[in-house]
Amino acid sequence: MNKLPKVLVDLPLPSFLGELLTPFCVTIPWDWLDGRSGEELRQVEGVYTYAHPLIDEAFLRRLPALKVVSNFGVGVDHIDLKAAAAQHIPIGNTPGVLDGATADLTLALLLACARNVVVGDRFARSPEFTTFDPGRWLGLEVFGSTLGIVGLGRIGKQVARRARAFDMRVLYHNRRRDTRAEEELGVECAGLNELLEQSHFVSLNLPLTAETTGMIGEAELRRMRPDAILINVARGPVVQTSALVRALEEKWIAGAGLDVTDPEPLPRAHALLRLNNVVLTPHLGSATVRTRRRMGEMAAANLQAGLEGRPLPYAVATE
Ligand code: 8YV
Repeated sequence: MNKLPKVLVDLPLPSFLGELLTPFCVTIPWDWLDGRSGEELRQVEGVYTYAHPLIDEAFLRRLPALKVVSNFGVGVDHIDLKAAAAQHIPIGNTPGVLDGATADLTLALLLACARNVVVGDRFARSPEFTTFDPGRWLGLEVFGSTLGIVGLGRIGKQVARRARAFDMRVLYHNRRRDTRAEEELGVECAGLNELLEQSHFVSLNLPLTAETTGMIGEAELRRMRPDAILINVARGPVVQTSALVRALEEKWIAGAGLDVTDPEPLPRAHALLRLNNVVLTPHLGSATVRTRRRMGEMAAANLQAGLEGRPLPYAVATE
């Protein structure tokens, strides 16, 4: 009887993901690695991740029989792609399938911040709500306002589509100008400073790279309008957290909607958790039943292909 290959997995692995793996591999928990060395480590042929554990050169070197790293998710900022390429280990991810869901959540946060959905909900449940006051909880108008999208990739374009349906003017800042998107989506190319200065809403929809780490700091936040809202559904470290806290406390900007933070999760006593002008969600960008299911299928297909020595159907370019 053929022995199934062993795959290291993040824990707790939700059952809907685990079920997709059991036909072709045996999963072992991450802490199985603790204290192991030498030949024992040869047992690990695959790695499956969803919670962004660091996969660096040293980690990859510890596993001499490793054939594949399959990431449940599109962002691979936690994986050293150069080191993987040097060791000929293919990396798989789940691109495309989560663009719509992530763009939906971007708009959900934008609307929630603009229209006081979360603070309004708290108030509506509280004993204070005894009479309607037409001067209370007045928000920002979304339609007709300007949205600045930083990163007009697949997710950014889906955000632009939705924003245009809300009659928003859409500026974008990207490494490369995208004239096709300008024609198709009616978006306008802008320098980062111009976008920050003009936008009522700034949405970060870009990957975390060396270039984008800390991209939004004090100087950028001070450039934003005092009535502006920052939305981050990308990665926490794109924004310098201490600068963001000051910007929100000292009202350089009006508010923020954050699906991701740095650190993530935030320590329970963190300043961001005390602020009323912040709406937080716990990394829900792709969190719909259908999208997460499809991501699971793609990640399982990548894992199986790698274990069997076939090209990954959804491989990250590592060279
Ligand atoms: C995932 C994400 O839910 O795809 C990504 O990069 O951030 C999310 O959609 C996450 O990676 C799963 O851990």
